[in-house]
Amino acid sequence: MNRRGNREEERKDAVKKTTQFRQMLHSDHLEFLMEAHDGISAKIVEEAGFKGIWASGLCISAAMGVRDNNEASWTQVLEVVEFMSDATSIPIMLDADTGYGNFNNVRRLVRKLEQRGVAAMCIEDKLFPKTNSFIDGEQQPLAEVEEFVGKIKAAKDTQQDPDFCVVARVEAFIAGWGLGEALRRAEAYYQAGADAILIHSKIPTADQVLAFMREWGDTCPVVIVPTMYYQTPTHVFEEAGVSMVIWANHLLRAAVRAMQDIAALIYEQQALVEAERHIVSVQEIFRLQNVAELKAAEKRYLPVKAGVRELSTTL
Ligand code: SPV
Ligand code: MG
Repeated sequence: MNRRGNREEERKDAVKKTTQFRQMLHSDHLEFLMEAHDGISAKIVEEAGFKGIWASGLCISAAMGVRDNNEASWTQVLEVVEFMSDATSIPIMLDADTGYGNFNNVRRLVRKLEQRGVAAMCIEDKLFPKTNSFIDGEQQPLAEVEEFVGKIKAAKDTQQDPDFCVVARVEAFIAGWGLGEALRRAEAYYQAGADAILIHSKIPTADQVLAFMREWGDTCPVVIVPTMYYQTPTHVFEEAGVSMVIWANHLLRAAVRAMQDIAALIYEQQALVEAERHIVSVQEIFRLQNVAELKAAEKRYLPVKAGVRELSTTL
């Protein structure tokens, strides 16, 4: 690693992940979270230069081969996010769906996330079990405002680290409501202690989100997910005063395309020669796993056994 890289590492080590995330929310320019769904994708996000990670419910469940309907239990999700946290030094915001139950489940979740070094969670005002926002959104009932406010308060009262962030996700537009309902909910969630509002939209333009921003101003930081309005230039979000953009599912979608292509190629050719040109080397996997660290540790901690050749990887 070069000297600049070393300084970056030291800075990240010095500042808690929760504080890094809070600083991103309040920075004077647009910040970005990139989706990851397991340890290796989280590491790839960090190496690409991103300052934070979105632990996507859609992508974590898809990677498990199940639907985004709370089919994976909350402890299974927790286990994945723990691997992601261990593999990285940048903050993670967990997409915690509806909080996996009522206020009491949210309290327990916050305790477990803090223990695992997760910097923030986002909870959405729908009902358990949730359905992905892009599937029949208008059929999806929203939570009662008072009930969701209780969850936010419970989360804020539970957190031990003052920099742990709770982002409240407003699904009013998704469920077919208008700007008035979106603002009413956002205001109630902000008053309850939410550190930021995620305003979600599924239309192919940024119109709903921009209308929200015009009314909301700088009341508190706003997070958006432009999956469906991806054609909007990013500077439009910055000019509207958005704090954070989530690129919500693009590593999983890229991985699925790559896996489909390579599986088909190898199936067809019954040989590896052509496929090898399109995939990373086994050495690259070893590097991402940090095999070098284990080899160094073995030298330090394992007794030298006479007659045993050292296991060799060319790293
Ligand atoms: C996710 O990534 O799981 C999200 C974002 O919640 S969305 O799929 O747009 O609902
Ligand atoms: Mg989700």
